[in-house]
Amino acid sequence: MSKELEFHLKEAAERVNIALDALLPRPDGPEERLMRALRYSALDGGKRLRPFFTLEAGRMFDADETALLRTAVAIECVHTYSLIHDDLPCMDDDDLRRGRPTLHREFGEAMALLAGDALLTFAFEILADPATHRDPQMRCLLVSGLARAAGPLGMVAGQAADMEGGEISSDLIAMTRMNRLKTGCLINFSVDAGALIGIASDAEKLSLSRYAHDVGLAFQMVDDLLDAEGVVRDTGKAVKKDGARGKVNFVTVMGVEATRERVGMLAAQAKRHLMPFGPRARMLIDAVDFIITRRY
Ligand code: GRG
Repeated sequence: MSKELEFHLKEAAERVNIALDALLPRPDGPEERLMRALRYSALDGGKRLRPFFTLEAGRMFDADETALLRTAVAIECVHTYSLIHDDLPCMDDDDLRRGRPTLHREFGEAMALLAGDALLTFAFEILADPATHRDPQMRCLLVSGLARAAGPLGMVAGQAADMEGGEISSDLIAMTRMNRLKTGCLINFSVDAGALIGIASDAEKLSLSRYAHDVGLAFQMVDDLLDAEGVVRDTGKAVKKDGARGKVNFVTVMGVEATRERVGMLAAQAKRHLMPFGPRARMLIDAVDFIITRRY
């Protein structure tokens, strides 16, 4: 990873952590346990990749930093909610997340469910707040964009398709669609939101959206490679789960080599989408290499 990318990733993570800490309710009222549960999940760990995308995409157009940061925080809240719910016994039933016990292992199932609900709704409260953007129309676009990415035609649809498992079997097209919805939509919105806040042109928005599409798919394929070949010490979550549970993923269907090859193709294609931006897109281009070589 280039020193510059390392700096920008770290900076995005630090800024998001500080903003989240300031925005999340303090654990000192009657619902103290709920607030502690929110903070347990939201504040510690995570690559903060989605916020990085929003901040960097927006910076290409000199977008307002407060709007970018608050939007990035909202997106991270939705991402964290999805991880909490995905780990629940009724879904993937996982014990480890970001190198620590999952939220339901630490706080119980009911509290984990509620903390996920709270983070999801809190995200929209943040976006709808005039502090995020002075223009109400922009706030509406951000709210509806995030809702579409996370909702019944986006991430939730992908998760439902994943849960149905058997229906997808080893059909590569259906599996690509499922992953596009489950993981890709939110990654897409992370990039799109930066372009939206930065008032990018339609052509610029399209190029960035295509970049995000390919990056999102490559990201998921790498996740499947990590499930097959990664180690818990690096990933901070259980590995070799899909094979053991008889779940299909890109690696179980195509094998390691073909998956790697596709990741390489998607990465090259993602970078090509950014060519019109020249050096302005350097961080987003470097991020592709980080995503495809990551070990966590
Ligand atoms: C429960 C509605 C609902 C959706 C869950 C995102 C998701 C859908 C499930 C997570 C399962 C999973 C491991 C998907 C693979 C891709 C992915 C989202 C990995 C985790 O994202 P990272 O690597 O996580 O960015 P960190 O911890 O770095 O934030």
